[in-house]
Amino acid sequence: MKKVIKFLILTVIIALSIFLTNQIYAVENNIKDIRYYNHLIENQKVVTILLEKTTVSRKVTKEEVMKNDKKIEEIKDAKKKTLKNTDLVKTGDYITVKGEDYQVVLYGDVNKDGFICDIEDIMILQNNYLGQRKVEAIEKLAGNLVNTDNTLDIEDIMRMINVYLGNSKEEILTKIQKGYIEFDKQDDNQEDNKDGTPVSIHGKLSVQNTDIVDKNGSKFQLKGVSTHGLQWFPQYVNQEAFTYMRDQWGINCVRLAMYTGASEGYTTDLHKIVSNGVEYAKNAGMYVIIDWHILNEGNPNTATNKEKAKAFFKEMTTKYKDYDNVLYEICNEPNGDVQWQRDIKPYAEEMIQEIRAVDDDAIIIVGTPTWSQDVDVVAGSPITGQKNIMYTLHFYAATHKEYLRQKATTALNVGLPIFATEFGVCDASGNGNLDLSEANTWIDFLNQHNISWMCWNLSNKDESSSLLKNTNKVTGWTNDELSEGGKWLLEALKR
Ligand code: IDC
Repeated sequence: MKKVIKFLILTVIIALSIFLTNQIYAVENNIKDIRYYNHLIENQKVVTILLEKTTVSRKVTKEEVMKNDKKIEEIKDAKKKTLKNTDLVKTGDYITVKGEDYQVVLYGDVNKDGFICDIEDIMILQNNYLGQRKVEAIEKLAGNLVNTDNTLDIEDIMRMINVYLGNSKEEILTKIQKGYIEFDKQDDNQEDNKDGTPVSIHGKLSVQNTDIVDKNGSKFQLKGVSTHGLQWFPQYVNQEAFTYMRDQWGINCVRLAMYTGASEGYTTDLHKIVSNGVEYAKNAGMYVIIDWHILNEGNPNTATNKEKAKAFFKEMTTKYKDYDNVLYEICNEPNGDVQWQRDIKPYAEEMIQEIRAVDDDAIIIVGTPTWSQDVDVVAGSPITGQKNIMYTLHFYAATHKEYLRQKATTALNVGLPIFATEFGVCDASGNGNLDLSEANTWIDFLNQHNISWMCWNLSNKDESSSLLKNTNKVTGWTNDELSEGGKWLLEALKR
């Protein structure tokens, strides 16, 4: 009897799957891959993919699609295929994300022929723009290369022309097939790498007693912003933004926060975004912190996490051992059942060894217990026999006040070098009310002790720790486009 039931179930499953594979005409994918793909392309300033929700329902029959899209032949091959980052996606392809169907629109592919930013695209864009013809929504999206504001403007045309001149059709296509377009150093190098940038003046940094010192041995303080999770807000990692913040806000450092949990969308594909960020910082003569942003994991030794961290830092140090502007933060915020002596210190020692095997002098910043607050505990047993090691102190002004400054003072008094690689002016949730007066007290304290600081976070997420508000712009923000915290930061940078 059991056998009969098994047989019946199996038959139903097989029948269903045959039925479904014939019926469903959509490409499976997963949102993280797409985000990543999206980012890489966008970051290289060529094209980006916009997932435009279509009216096509989840179960799309071949006939339906044929009616809706004359390009049916082209997407036939995509049937039953699971797209990866490295696969070619064309304008007009359907993908299924979390059970919903979307149609891919490649930015730059205005005439939807699969070639991006070629002369036809430029001509159409130019004609539309000059002629002021009312452009179709899809043309707007496909043409919008610069500021994701859904308008076609002269900047979009210029960007497209530059891309076209810099790359042949075939080159662009091959690179996209590969999944990315190689970072072109020449592209962004020019202007920004001139004299007078923070790195050209201060060079390689090191740690002396509790201070960061520059190449001349003078005390130096890094001040800047932390990105939000790169997996969610990759768009702010772009050359214009970095240079803009350097010139208009006066920051000298950006922290690249890459969450490391699988549930937070970590994949090794994100490393490319980090690498782009390092190059943008280098071009702008700014310092950059590569942040292994553990949070959910709590304990950095978590089985797979440590191995992932090792591979990550090996890759990064191999690339950047000769760069003067890179600092490594090896575990954002240990938390939960984690102790310094038992867990974090051994992790740090192992990771330091890994990094030092390749890079013998970059500054390495080590997380501390209780979401990087217990610097006083660490001060009782710091890592020995190593140079250029610092320890993390994180605070959120509406939550952490004088008692936490006391911990810092205790640690400083015994010579522990501290770096506030993350702080917020709101509460520890990253949201809630701001406490600007407490934040000012903190900044004065940090400045007085030459402690470097980085403000959380460069994004427009709807939470009070975000520095941007009511804008999708990814650089060149006006004062009105800053949140209350963003406006405060600009003042704090002058203190
Ligand atoms: C917060 C973000 C929030 C996100 C959350 C979980 O602001 O948008 O949903 O993480 O990923 C930290 C962490 C930092 C937190 C921040 C605010 O390092 O990742 O960001 N915070 O909660 N430590 C103390 C506060």
